[in-house]
Amino acid sequence: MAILGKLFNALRRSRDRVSGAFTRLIQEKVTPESLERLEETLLSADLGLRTVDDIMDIVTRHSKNNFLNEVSIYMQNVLHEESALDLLSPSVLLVVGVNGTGKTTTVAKLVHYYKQNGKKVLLVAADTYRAAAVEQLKQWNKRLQVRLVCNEHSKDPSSVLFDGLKSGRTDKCDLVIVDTAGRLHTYKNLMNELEKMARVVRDRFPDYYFHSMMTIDANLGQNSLHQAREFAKSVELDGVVLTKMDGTARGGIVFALKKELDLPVRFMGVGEELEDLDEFNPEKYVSSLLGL
Ligand SMILES: Nc1nc2c(ncn2[C@@H]2O[C@H](COP(=O)(O)OP(=O)(O)OP(=O)(O)O)[C@@H](O)[C@H]2O)c(=O)[nH]1
Ligand SMILES: [Mg+2]
Repeated sequence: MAILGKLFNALRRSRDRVSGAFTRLIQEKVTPESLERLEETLLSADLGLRTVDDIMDIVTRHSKNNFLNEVSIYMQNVLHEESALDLLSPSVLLVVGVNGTGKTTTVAKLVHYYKQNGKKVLLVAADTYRAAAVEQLKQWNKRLQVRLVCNEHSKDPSSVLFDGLKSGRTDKCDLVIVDTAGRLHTYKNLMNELEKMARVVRDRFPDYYFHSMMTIDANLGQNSLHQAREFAKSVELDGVVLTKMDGTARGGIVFALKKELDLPVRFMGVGEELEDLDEFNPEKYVSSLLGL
C-alpha cells in the first residue's frame, strides 16, 4: 500500500470524528451545545487545549461556509515549519524515548531512509542493557547492510558511542545513527546517561553535528507530552518520530507537541517494515485529518 494511503487510513478514526463534528456543526444550528460537542471531539482527538481554544475561536468568528477552510489554514500554519530532518555531514543522530515506543524499528527505518537519500550511514547499538537489543539490530542489518558498531561486553552506552563515532570518522561516514535503551524520565541515572552521550559528542567529536529525535507512540496520548517535556530537559531534541500511526492513534498529538512544547514531528511510523516511514508533510497531514 502506498505510504500516503497508509497515513490516510491511519487517520481515519480521527478524521471521522473531527470532520464529522465540523460537518454536523455546518448542518445544524450553531448553539452553545453544538459548540461544546465540537470542543469535546477535538480534545478527544488529542489536539491539546491551546489548539482547541484557537480552533473554537476561529469557528465562532467565521461563518459556517468559511470556518472549515479557516481551520485548515490555521492548522497548516501551526505545522508549516515541520519537515523531515535534513542533515549535514557528518552528523550523529541519537534516537531516544520511553520503552517500547519503537526506537529500534525507527532506527532501522531511518538507516534505510537516509541510505536511500545517498548518505553513507553507520549504525551504533547503544542499548547496552539487553543482549536482545543488539540482536534485534543485527537482524535488521541483514537487510540494511551498513557497518554496525556494537560491544556485547560493554554496559556503557557512551563508550559504544565513542567507538561508533571513531569508526564513522575513519570510514568518512555522513551519518551515525544511534539506537539507545528505553527509559522513563523518572530514572535519573538513565537520563544522566543521555546527557553523557551528548557530552561525548560535544567534547570529543566536535566535528560531528549533533542531532536527536524522540520516538513517541501515537497511541499513548497526552501522557507522551509530559514524557517529551522531561526528555527535552536532558537532551536537545530536534523533534519527534510519531510511531504506530497505523494503529488506533489519535492524530491530534502533532499539534499539541508543536503548540505546547515547540517540538516538530519529523517522521511518522506507519507499520513494521523498513519502508513504513513517512516524511512529515503538514499539508498532507491536515488534509488527511480534515478529509479535505
Ligand atoms: N504497527 C507498528 N508497529 C511498530 C511501529 N514501530 C514499531 N512498532 C512495533 O513496536 C514494537 C516495539 O518496537 P521497538 O522498535 O522494539 O521499540 P523500542 O523503543 O526499541 O523498545 P525498547 O528497546 O524495548 O525500549 C515492535 O513490535 C515493533 O514492531 C509502527 O510504526 N507501526
Ligand atoms: Mg529497542
